[in-house]
Amino acid sequence: MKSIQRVLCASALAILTTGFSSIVLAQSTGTAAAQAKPATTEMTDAEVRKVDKGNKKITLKHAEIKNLDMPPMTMVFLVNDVAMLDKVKAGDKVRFKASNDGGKMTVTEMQAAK
Ligand SMILES: [Cu+2]
Repeated sequence: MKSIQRVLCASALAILTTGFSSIVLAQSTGTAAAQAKPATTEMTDAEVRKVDKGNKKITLKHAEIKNLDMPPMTMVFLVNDVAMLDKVKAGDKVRFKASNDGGKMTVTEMQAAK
């Protein structure tokens, strides 16, 4: 009789522990997603200096890029989609999003500034 109770107790504990860890996991994933969101949705103002379609590159004079912790400067970016370069030319004011792709600064999104 005693041993049956122990077994029941042990499985109840196992269920409880499993339940708790999945709740904790769900909560931490949710928090990480919520924290990542503002950084990725924020766009940075820039002026196009040069468009290099052949090399999938664009030179931008950009404002501070908060998600990359980068001060304002003029620099060359790669673009993840060369079609972005069809819509812009030197002198255009744009807004863009960039990511650090293994050390290569890459424009992931770009639109004309309003
Ligand atoms: Cu820069």
